[in-house]
Amino acid sequence: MAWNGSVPVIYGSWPLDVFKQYAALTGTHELPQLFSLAYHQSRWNYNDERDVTAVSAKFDEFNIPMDTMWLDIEYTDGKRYFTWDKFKFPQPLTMIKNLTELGRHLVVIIDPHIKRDNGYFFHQDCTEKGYYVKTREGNDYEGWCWPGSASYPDFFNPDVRQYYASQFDTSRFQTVTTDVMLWNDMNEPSVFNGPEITAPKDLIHYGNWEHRDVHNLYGHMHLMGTFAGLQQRDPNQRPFILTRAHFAGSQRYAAIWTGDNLADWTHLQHSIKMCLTEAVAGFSFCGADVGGFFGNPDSELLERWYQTGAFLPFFRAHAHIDTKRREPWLYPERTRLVIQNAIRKRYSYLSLWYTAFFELEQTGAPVIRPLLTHYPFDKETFGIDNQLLVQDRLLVKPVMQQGVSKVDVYFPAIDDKKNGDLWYDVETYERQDRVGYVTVPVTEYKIPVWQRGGSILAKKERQRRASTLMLHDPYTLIICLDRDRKAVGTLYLDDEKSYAYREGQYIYVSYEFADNQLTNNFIGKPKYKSDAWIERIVIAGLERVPSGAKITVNGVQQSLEVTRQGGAVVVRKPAVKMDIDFVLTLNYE
Ligand code: MIG
Repeated sequence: MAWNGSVPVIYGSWPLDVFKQYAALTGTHELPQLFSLAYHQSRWNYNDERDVTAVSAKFDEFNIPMDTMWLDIEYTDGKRYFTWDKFKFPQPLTMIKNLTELGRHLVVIIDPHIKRDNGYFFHQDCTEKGYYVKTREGNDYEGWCWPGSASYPDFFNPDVRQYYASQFDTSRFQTVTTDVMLWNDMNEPSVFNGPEITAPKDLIHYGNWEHRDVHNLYGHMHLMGTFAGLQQRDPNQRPFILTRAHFAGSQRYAAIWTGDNLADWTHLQHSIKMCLTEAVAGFSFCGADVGGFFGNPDSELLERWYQTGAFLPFFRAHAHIDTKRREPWLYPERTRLVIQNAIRKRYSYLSLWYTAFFELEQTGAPVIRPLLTHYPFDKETFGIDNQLLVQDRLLVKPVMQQGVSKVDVYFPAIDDKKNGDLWYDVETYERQDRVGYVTVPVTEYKIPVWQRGGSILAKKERQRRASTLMLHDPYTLIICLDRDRKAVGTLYLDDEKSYAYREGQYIYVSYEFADNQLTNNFIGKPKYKSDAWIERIVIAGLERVPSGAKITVNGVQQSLEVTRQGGAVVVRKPAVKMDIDFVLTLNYE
């Protein structure tokens, strides 16, 4: 069937409607495990078990949160996937168990190029069963890639996908646990000696399709196999997969990164542009190699890259095998502290990212958004690709230029009369009420981020080594008021790992502040049992500082202390559990 030249157009009265309709067509991410939204530490390669354990320990020594260590292709026995190099990794299960005990995860790479080695089970099986992509003459196609001579499983064949998926079962892949997650690279597919470094167009796939017709779907079919494999391996754990190749709809299976970037300032700037483009095209779970893949970032570039990565959905440092080691403690102390600060900020906002991903799965609304999403009456926003919104709650303008002590930030208009929202600096709560470009000073620690007046979000402010240890930690609600001194916002929480949320095991709550009163409304019955509670409520934008507050829970009233913090007030220790109805009122006496 040939394309008749028509182009489908999606209508909607508002940009968000269009994005949601596109998501309705192509699907959304599943809610990811929370740890996958935290910080990932990767490089090509962590050399051996000792290296992995030592890097993990250094993060603890320097009090830098880190959730996931990554292993690139060198962990394998000669690039034979589903095997380990027995010299460098003699006891992978012990190494993995040690990470798990620290609350950390491991991700390993599995690529689709299969080593043509008669002693390799995967190659034997694919050869015997006829599972490889064929040449037009009907032979198994042989290309050249990391393992040397390689062939490529035909993932378009459901039997091939099922064969591949079954390899992830820990009864077969015995050297990993069900907590080890996956990275799929080179799945364009990448063929070193192929035309345009990929597969020849005349190869034949399952169903007699020529490669030229299905090339862009090869990575997608690979992901379907990996996803099925992880779900079959542990049906009650949400898979995490990172992929390089993707197609419309691949967001149902994986996160993506922007591929091999360079350690230079223009590539840092590209990370936001590329991820915003992906986000409006259905792919919110996107990030770029922090630090740049090729080359060696200097201190300042690395610092600014961490600060930018901390406000993109997928947050992973990664580096080419020929680059200098660049773990944060290998840089001067100041750099290490700036990086620590950026990662800690990320961790403090994990509940917002998690809520945003839940809402993405529910509604299709992208997690990060270009300004035009919510400010379509302001034409200036159409060209802005160096700022982003996290949902409609945060406005982020990371410093992405060398040697600057100030940045110009655009505060958009909500209508064609140059009215704007109020914005609050998330560190000082200083209020910004202008529309247009505003020059703001920055220090080396500063990540310019504002919370929108009219929004409420939840943070977790206790520092831990990994996000998995924060599950029961208390929340801080941050309420930023609009000009009518009102605000609303949601919070979603669950076990952060399993599919129990599909059976309603979650707490989803909407907070509303109006007339000096905060109330909560549960969306659905709160079924998940959480030990977490609200430890603090920060309110920015009040006209006067209240003398105190009272909270009413189950008809019982209690007085609370109110203090000042920068431009905001803090209600201390409401101490109410997450699944309990309450009313909190500010007093002015
Ligand atoms: O030819 O696995 O984009 O992240 O470190 C390079 C080695 C193959 C490309 C990926 C990169 C990864 C590297 N891979």
